[in-house]
Amino acid sequence: MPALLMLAAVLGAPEEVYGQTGNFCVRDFQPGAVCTANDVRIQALNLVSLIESCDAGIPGSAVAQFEIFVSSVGAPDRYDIGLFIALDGASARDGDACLHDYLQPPLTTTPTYGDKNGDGVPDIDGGPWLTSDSDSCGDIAAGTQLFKMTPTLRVACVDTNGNGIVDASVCTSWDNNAVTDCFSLADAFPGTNAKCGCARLELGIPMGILPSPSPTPSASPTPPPVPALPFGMLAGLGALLAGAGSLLLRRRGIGPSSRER
Ligand SMILES: [Ca+2]
Ligand SMILES: [Ca+2]
Ligand SMILES: [Ca+2]
Repeated sequence: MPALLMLAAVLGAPEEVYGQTGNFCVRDFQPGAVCTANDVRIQALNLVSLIESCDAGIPGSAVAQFEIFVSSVGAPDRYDIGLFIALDGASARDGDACLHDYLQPPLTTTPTYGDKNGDGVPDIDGGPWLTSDSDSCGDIAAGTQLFKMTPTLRVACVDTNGNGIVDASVCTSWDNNAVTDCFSLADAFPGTNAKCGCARLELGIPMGILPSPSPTPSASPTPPPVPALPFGMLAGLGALLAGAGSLLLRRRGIGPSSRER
């Protein structure tokens, strides 16, 4: 089943895409993981393409592809980076449905750095990733960034902060030293309970509760205000009738008395 999920996740995606989806969240690898460090962070999940909105297809989920923006600014060199994105709206640390990815080969000791996001911090866009500990899992140099595409993912339309935009839990993991060998994706998880960090990020996907189209002013002008004096008019009418009645009574009063005279 994981193989099928992985195949589904990878189908139709660009060549640099990797990762497995399923019960591969942080604590599935390191049960005591705390993940309050932030040496390596997923700073953003940039929406690349929205294939199925929250409204379309399977209710309550969307299909999209993202670019993972990772930063190690402020941290020393970190090794064997693991990336986790929760797919069910729950926690990427504790949950049971995650994309688990790493910096896969080909790796190089001399990566090409650019500055894709123009912030003055060198970054690697799509690989080849850095290797600085001579194993098969990519590393990240101190004070750098990287951009990595996800496979096409189905994510739950969950909005925990109520701003109308889908958000998701993400985690990163790393090793602090170059000693531990990492041979594959299966080895890219927190080296200890402390070597991971998590956050919740907006995915840029509207929750999809579409408002009914508002009418244009010319097509449907706002109705004229209801007269503010219906009661006053009634009162006036009442006063008029009362006046007429009293006049009638007076005349009646005058009438008989004149007849009596
Ligand atoms: Ca940059
Ligand atoms: Ca490595
Ligand atoms: Ca949100």
